[in-house]
Amino acid sequence: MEQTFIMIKPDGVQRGLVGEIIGRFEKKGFSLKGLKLLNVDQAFAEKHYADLSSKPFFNGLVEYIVSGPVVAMVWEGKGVVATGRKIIGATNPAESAPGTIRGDFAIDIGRNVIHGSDAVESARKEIGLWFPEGVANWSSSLSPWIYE
Ligand code: 3AN
Repeated sequence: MEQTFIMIKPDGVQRGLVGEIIGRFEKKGFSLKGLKLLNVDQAFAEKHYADLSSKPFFNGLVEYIVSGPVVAMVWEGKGVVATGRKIIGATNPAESAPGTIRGDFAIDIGRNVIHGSDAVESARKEIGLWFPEGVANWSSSLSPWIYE
């Protein structure tokens, strides 16, 4: 079953949006497989955002991610990478639709509350980086009510 990496960024944690965000993924029917609250250091943040290292906003982005604890999660379900991105909304909150997490809770692109893997392959890499210890092994008994 497909998995994605979701991170609630420091602004989402500080603003008390953790429960709201987890609730949206849970109510959709996805399964929580990994969850931790942690502070990351600069080297780790730079590794996570390595693909963006040439961008002008890279230093500010790293500074923001290390500025407070983040919630790292692994969610599982059919199409969870693409659907997770829809639940999150467009990168720039000015363009993210109401009803999405960024559309409902963010204004600035540099404080956009949440990260979600953009492809199955990047999800695999990010889960390996953030959860080297592995994730929980369980399957929801609700599956027959969620999948036909
Ligand atoms: P997404 O998080 O939607 O996949 P990416 O991968 O293009 O978007 O960007 C990663 C993160 O970099 C974004 N979540 C956002 O916090 C930050 N970011 C992207 N573009 C900008 C920008 N123009 N100015 C400031 N921060 C940006």
